[in-house]
Amino acid sequence: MAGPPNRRVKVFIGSEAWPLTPENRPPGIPEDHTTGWKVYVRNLEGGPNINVWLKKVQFKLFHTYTPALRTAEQEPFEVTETGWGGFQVDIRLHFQPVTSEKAQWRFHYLQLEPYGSDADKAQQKARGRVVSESVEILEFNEPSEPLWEALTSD
Ligand code: SLL
Repeated sequence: MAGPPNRRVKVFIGSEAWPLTPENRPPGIPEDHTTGWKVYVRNLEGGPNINVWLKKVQFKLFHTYTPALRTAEQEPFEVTETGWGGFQVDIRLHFQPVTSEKAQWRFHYLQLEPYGSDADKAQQKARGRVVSESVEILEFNEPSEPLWEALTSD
């Protein structure tokens, strides 16, 4: 007999960037860093609780960052840093044992500069925030009954 169907969960993978000013500049960072940023994996509103299925996220940054590999083992699954330029962040999602799923890779381009139409750019500048997000769909194959329950409970 067929088990439960595959179950998909959705997350936001994204980044936020803001200009560094004398007021918000963290002490001790390199002089050429112009921008603060954050890269994250977040639950979509209304989805199952992310902690049910996500165990750990590893973010691989540009190789000049020390260390270049950052790990978040609980919410918020994110890294906050400073820099001067965008680059591709490799993101490895490690799932809870209940999922029996192997880790999966995603990537996110760290967008530091305002982008889009002139109106979009003006709005991002006015807000002092550049946000770039995508919705990623993760599929769990043949979920066990306990996982199925956990993923569909809310
Ligand atoms: C590229 N886009 O792909 C460029 C790389 C790297 C940005 C940009 C500072 C790093 C640090 C920083 O912002 N690097 O201070 O370690 O070649």
